[in-house]
Amino acid sequence: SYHTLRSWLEALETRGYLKIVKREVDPFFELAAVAKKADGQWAVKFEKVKGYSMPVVAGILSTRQMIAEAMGVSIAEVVTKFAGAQANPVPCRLISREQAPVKEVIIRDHIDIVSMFPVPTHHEKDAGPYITAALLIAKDPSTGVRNVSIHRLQVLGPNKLGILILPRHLWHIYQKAEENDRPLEVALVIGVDPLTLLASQAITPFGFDELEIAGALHGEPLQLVKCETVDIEVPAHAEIVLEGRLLPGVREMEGPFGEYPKYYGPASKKPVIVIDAVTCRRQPIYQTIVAATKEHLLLGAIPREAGLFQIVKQAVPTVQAVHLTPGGACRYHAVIAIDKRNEGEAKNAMFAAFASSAEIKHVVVVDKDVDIFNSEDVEWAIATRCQAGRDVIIISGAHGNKLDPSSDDGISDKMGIDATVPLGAPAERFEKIKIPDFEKIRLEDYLE
Ligand code: FMN
Repeated sequence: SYHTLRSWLEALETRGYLKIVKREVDPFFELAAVAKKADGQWAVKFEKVKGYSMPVVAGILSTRQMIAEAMGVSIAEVVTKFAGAQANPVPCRLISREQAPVKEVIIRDHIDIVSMFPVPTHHEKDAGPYITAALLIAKDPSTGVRNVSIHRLQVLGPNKLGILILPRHLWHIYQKAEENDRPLEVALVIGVDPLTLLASQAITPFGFDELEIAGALHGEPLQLVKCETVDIEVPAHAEIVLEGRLLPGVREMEGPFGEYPKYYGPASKKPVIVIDAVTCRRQPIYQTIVAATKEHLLLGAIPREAGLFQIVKQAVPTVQAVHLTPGGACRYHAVIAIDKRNEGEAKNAMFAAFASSAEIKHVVVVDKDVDIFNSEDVEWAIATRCQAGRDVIIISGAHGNKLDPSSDDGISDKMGIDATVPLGAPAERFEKIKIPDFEKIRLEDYLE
């Protein structure tokens, strides 16, 4: 597997998945625009960012194919491979500072984030430059267990960042520190290998170290090294580490910021991180993830699909596959294919999906002859196998996602659509038409 961002970029280039931009780009909007145009097709390395000598990469995991290659499996195996890694974590290994490339340069004084790093501004109404691809590593003050997550980070001052922390694990850990009026030590890690990046998005029970999932995906322990100014270990082969403290009792204005559902998350007072030290490789590569791109959505989708699949499987053992669709921001819309054996199982699959994550808002359940990765096929099933009065269930006033602007500050309705064929229906009524040997025909052999 690929143990560094660098070796992954080489692999992407060899496969034709990486484009190099030699022309100078402006970190204000132009870089994000080019990355967004390439999104879903190519990763991009910007060699010349206006005002900086450091290169910037974007889109390094922007297709299911790239994710499958990073994992060394086929696209169809990605979700089960991730679920397997999550079920069998591999503890990390500590290496010495001398062995760690991320310690080649250590800076403790005069830290000025935007003059040191080409932090881009992505969308029109973003409040300014944002760090978007940093793994935030922190430890639960009462157990010492590590937590890893990615957060949008607005550069508020030379060594000051504003952070959005949704009410998940990091928030819980930060609350524990804040209750005791103590800062929470953090490390922000930029430019890790693709599997560690993906593992950071795992949906785990509280008290689970995501870096151990990275180890499981690699099939060997992830190598970590101790930080300089905080009691935290970070991936030793990363490009850049910012060490700092999440301050207790401090809130400053952060936002707006263009978010994954393709809306702006509003400005409000948020917690603040102060950076005390920077360590990096000698000529580091800066990484950015442009919000609402395929890369952003897929990073969240794969671990969520893995969790969703496991939970639906408990309710309906014949589940074939699950898909969090890009049109649903890879969070709100789930499509589930089952091999229905008992009437009513489609509804049980829906209940399991709703229970698996508050973010899931609309669930469509289809039979196994529907390609759930093809939205036209899914729509066909809804169009021809569903009667709304019989097959649609609506639950009002459940907990949803605050970033869904149609929700009432996160309170949201849920809808399930059963687009499976009733078991007792005559088989020929719902038989999909087909031409014998259609799959074998190659159009090139017939057209001149
Ligand atoms: N989660 C947040 O709470 N705030 C953010 O600003 C945020 N930004 C993200 C940006 C990117 C590019 C990605 C891929 C994810 C982002 N997330 C954000 C999602 C969290 O990183 C993710 O849900 C993580 O699993 C949460 O971990 P935790 O439950 O251990 O805290």
